[in-house]
Amino acid sequence: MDKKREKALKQALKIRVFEEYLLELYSNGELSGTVHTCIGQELIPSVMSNYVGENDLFLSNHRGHGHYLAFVGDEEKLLAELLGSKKGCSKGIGGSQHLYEENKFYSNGIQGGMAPVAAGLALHKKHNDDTGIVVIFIGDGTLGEGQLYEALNIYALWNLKVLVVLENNSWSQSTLSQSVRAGEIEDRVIGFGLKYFQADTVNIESLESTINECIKHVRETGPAFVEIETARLKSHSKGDDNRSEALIKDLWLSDILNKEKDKEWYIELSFEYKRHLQLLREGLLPLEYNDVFERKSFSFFPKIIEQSKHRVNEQIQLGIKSILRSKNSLFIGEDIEWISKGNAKGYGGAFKVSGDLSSHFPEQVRNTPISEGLIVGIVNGFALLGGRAIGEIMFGDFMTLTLDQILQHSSKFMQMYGVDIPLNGIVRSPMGGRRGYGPTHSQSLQGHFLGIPGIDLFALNYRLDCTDFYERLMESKNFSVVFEDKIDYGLKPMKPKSINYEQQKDAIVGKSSNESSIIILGYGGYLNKLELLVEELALDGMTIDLLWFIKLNNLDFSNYAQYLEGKRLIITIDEGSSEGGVMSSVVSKIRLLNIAKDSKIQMISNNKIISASAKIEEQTLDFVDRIKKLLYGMQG
Ligand SMILES: Cc1ncc(C[n+]2csc(CCOP(=O)(O)OP(=O)(O)O)c2C)c(N)n1
Repeated sequence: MDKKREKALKQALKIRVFEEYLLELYSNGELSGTVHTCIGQELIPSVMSNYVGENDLFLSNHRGHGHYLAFVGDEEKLLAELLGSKKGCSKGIGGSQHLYEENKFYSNGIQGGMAPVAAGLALHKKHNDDTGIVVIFIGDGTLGEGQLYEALNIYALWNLKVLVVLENNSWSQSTLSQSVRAGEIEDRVIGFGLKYFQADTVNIESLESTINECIKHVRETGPAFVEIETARLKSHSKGDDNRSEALIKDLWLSDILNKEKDKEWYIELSFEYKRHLQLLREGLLPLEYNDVFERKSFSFFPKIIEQSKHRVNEQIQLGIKSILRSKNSLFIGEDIEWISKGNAKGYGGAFKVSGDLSSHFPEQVRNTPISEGLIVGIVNGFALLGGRAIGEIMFGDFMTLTLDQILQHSSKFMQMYGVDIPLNGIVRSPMGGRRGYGPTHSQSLQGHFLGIPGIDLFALNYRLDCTDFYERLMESKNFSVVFEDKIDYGLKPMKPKSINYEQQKDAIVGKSSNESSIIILGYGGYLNKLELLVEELALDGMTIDLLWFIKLNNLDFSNYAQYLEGKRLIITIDEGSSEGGVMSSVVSKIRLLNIAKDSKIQMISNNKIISASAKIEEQTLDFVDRIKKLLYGMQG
């Protein structure tokens, strides 16, 4: 037998023995959770392992043991991972669906979510002249996920070295995939401009030649998609199979490995490898466990700006420019290029933050399609390999479309692989109203992003040196979401008359020269209006302090108690919702920590939608009037 084929068959058998052993452990109660075996599909990664190279990188899904064994090849680390041991490839934290090998192998149980990440990884490789390709495995059920198509488009458009391997076993959990899919798979792929290949796991010769060809195509020409018809011989997960016995029997009969099962090589290797696995397991006992580590939040004393010749959007642009000076950085978003293809005049972002940056850094500043999930996925992939990536989401309202990438990918990469992976990604987006954009373009959704582990949330305001802010963020190893405020972009800070600002950790504090018994807490773009109010009230002899947060999560209140203790009244301002919002979280912390026990707290927030009518919008967000009523009401 041809040496390559022999190697592939042996690899495939090892995967089968490994997974049968897992099922055995599972049925003995020695393994918990979920186990999706690839029994019947092992030949795909096994044959492929003969054609891939050192620098190639693999993305896998819920059914990834075979991929890991074929491309990483460390059965002890995989077994340990499944047993929850700290010796596992993800330190026992990620388990079956979340396997990791630095710069080589990343799996995630969210169907389709890794497709945009593949684009970021491939782009990073391209920028760094790395000849490796990115191989991403998906199942046929995953053809239903929208993120996949956002990604296919960009693989083709940017000519990224990505190979999509569709392991088509016809079934998506309990559903026959065809019954929920319109049209032909090939048409979809060709429609995006990717080269389409087809093979199956019954005909090994054509499988070998097709895999060889498609990998060659990706290396030499561009992205490709290979559909491999295959069969899942066991249940979807541990024991959930609703297919007929007759169908399963037929599938076993045409399985190549199964046809070899009475041969000497098969019997010998099965026996030896099983014994090897048993010994590995014994060596791992008694199991030692890790705890999920907590990622340290990035904190700093933000620089205050009293006066500037630059508007806020220009300051941000200068900060991004500093980041782009490193070649290993990227800035992507919708409509951010200056003179994009087909245009004669400059554009530079809906709020002119990017300006003409694309003229200075043409390789690093790129327009994307309207694909917010993709934008963050690319940021994730680029950052995973050590790059610094910034994604602009045109309006904060569209951040809803990024939630899967931020919550299931950015946040999880940093913790579920059990390693403190730096992820230098920044997603920036403007929130807030008062520009007449109406219900879907004016919301303040910052609070919806609270409670995502590991990431840092920031909110800018016009008193911050926004250039310095982004430069400082380069020191962070965490994934950051930065909310800007569209009302701030056009402002140039002017020296405040009666407010003296001081830096605090993750916040700024505004004080007047006289003692005050009132403090207003908030974040973001309302500060400008509030300053005007504070100065107006100062003329009336009423002094008010301000505590304005720059970071919105993981705040350390031991820094702020000094400003709150002894105050008669604490007012919080939130343009977002009073329920589950940023300031309701702040208030709950103040109360939980028993800070300023005797102070009255009044929350001002907005639970209504924002109208497109300037008049109604102003009424909805008229916090100044509400604050005045509160203050004068109390005085009276
Ligand atoms: C976004 C998302 N939706 C649903 C699921 C639950 N789920 C896990 S596997 C699976 C079926 C996937 O089918 P397919 O892509 O064909 O892969 P296969 O299981 O056949 O290998 C489903 C629905 C998930 N993990 N992620």
